[in-house]
Amino acid sequence: MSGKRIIAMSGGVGGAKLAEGLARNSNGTPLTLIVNTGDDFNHLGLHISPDIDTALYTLAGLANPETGWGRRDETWSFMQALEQLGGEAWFRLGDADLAMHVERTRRLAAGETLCDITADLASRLGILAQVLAMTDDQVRTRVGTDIGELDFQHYFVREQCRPQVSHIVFKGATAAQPAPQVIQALQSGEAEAIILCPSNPYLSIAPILAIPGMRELLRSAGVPVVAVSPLVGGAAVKGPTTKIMDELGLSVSALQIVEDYADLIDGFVLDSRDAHLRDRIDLPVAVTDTLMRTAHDRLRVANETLAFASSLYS
Ligand code: FO1
Repeated sequence: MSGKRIIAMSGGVGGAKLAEGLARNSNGTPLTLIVNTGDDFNHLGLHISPDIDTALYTLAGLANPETGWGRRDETWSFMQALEQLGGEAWFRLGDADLAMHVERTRRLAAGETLCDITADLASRLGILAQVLAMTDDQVRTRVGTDIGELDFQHYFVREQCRPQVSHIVFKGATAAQPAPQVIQALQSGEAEAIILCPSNPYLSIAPILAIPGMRELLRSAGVPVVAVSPLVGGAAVKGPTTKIMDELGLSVSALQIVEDYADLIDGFVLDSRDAHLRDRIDLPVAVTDTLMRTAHDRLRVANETLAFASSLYS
């Protein structure tokens, strides 16, 4: 392919894993990663951007290997002291991770954009990929549940995804614009493929696509758009994807995800444990083991996804 850049969209832990493999792709093609910021929230007076931080830490090799979020080799003195003082300790902030939130909050207050801050932090962490916030505007995922409409982190962490979900809204999305750097990347003509990483389509990719103009930007890039299934054997590798699909009345299957991505994607990467669904998908499908347990898995799935995308060039 003649392109000079891979563009990917991601949110959460699963997506970040593939992004890390894409960043190391064997063709050496540079990566631009567009990250969900709908999970952001203000907590303890800090602006926290979990999906950006999961992407940064994962790309920098700093992520906690057990949880996928936060940093490896963390210490927890701040949390212990906060708890002693009666502060809110349900959202675990390690001492080194805390520096990220303090510095991001300071720079936002100084008037910098989320995208500019993220780009600078990425380079300070030695990350070569371009990491972009989906927007510099405020978009907040709120989850309608049987105990009321909750901020995302309250649903996901404080309530541990237990409430029954009735609807999901992306507050502020209609008034938001794609970040200028996102528009530039998608209109640059440099892209050779666009990859929707195996993130939760309804919680992590949907907020990005909900921004007016984002779908058109993907389509007008004129390159194959490939989604990688977040389901393995009809189940989520991590997180509430299938629980939410069930509670939203969706069929809990990769077929539903293909349908929901329908007019946006040119191909779908299906996990080998779901290979029996292949003939019911009227799109080009690549079947492979999408489980990414090791760094080699991440690279393998990334290379296979890119090879599949390049096979879709008309
Ligand atoms: N997830 C949890 O389940 N429990 C936590 O205490 C927690 C803290 C946390 C701190 C920083 C950060 O960047 C992410 C954190 N996450 C935590 C994960 C986060 O809630 C999710 O990764 C995303 O918002 C959804 O993908």
